[in-house]
Amino acid sequence: MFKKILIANRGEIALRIQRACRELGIKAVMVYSEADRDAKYVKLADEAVCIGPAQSTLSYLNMPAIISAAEVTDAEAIHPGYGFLSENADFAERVEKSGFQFIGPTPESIRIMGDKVSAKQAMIRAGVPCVPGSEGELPDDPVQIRRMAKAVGYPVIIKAAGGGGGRGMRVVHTEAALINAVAMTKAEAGAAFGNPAVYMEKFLQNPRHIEIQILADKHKNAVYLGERDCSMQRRHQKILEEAPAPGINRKLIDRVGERCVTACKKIGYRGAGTFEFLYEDGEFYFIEMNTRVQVEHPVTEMVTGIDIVKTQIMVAAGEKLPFTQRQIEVRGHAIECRINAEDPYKFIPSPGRVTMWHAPGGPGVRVDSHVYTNYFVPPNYDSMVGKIIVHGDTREQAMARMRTALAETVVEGINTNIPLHRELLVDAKFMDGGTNIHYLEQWLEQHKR
Ligand code: MV4
Repeated sequence: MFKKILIANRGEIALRIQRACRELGIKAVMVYSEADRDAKYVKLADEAVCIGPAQSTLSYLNMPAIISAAEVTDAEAIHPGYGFLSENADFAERVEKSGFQFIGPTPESIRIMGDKVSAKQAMIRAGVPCVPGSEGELPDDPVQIRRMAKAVGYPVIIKAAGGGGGRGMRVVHTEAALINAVAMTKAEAGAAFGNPAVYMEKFLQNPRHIEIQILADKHKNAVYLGERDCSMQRRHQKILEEAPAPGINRKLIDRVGERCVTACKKIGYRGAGTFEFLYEDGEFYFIEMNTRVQVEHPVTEMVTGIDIVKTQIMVAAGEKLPFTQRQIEVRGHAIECRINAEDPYKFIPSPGRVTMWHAPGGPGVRVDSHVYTNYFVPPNYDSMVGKIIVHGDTREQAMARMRTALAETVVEGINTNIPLHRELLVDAKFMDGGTNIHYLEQWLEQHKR
């Protein structure tokens, strides 16, 4: 096992990774920007290295600074967390070329999944169900493009191979709009991602966003840890996630999960990963794979009892997965509310001094946050300041526990989205379960103030 790991991230996930290191008896090196200098999780680390000014391009995205920090502290491995450099194949490659273990998949795996066309082709080959569409990059010939769209059926969606997470896509409803939409998406993709390649899919009108968590080691073992329902989102920002997904047939999920595991083995995937699906009319359709630990990983940890971050570290060190698929059970129900420093209805960021922070507690309640009374939320990064996660025997008990947890939580000095979460937890449609990806935006439209 490693003796020392460098954590190349900030905020709640930096603290989460540090906690996993402690449990494994590994020393934790934190890198930090000038804006994060005084944070408690930085002081809590065994060692800390300043890697640059507040601006993330000069600090948390600064590859040479991070690799130098690993060199001067004699760290053996680098955990990238989520966001920042976590899905940058060039970073993973430079980390490994410098003699460190990247805690994540191989640069090659990251590259395949980063290109959504090659990701989809890999999944089709592995038998993972995908959205019907072009099965590859769109050709230049407008006649062929029109023929494809007609076969798929309108509406279609044109997506950039270099996009993902909602960037670089365009819905097309009629043949008249098709060729221009393809040209526009290609031009934008070329400028934004340096890759003008686009592909076509059938546009699903009212899907849910369901994702499957997997873990794989370097010895061709892979397992799936069930699914998460991440449909509650606004502008591609998830705000509440839960596991299991309400009302979806367990046997169907098991079949899809097994396909994901097969795909992992086929491509030599290692580490933690998430297969993102759209779910509509009882069918799963793969859209993208994330090659990192995700914000919402705790809901899976709560229902399976498996520590995903610890396992990431263990498999990066070459250990075998310490469990088999048969030993993995989904027990009860978990919900996560992301706490953002923002106006709850206008979504304007609200950085600044937290004059009072009181976290909830009690049975089945977990809080992942680096915030404390008097912490200053810097204006330079994502507005998420923490997560409240609850577990219960049933979805009803989990919701009741979340209502209590949200009622106990006190955050003063900044605005947060806690009032929005409190309303959602008593919303009849949310309580029924199974709302789709458009629900929150429609709800906000109807509850305008
Ligand atoms: C889609 C889709 C409908 N049909 N693909 C948005 C983010 C990116 N991961 C893929 N996205 C979508 N792809 C087809 N063929 C609808 C979306 C989508 C969406 C997906 C997941 C979660 C929230 C979303 C919000 C708007 C659109």
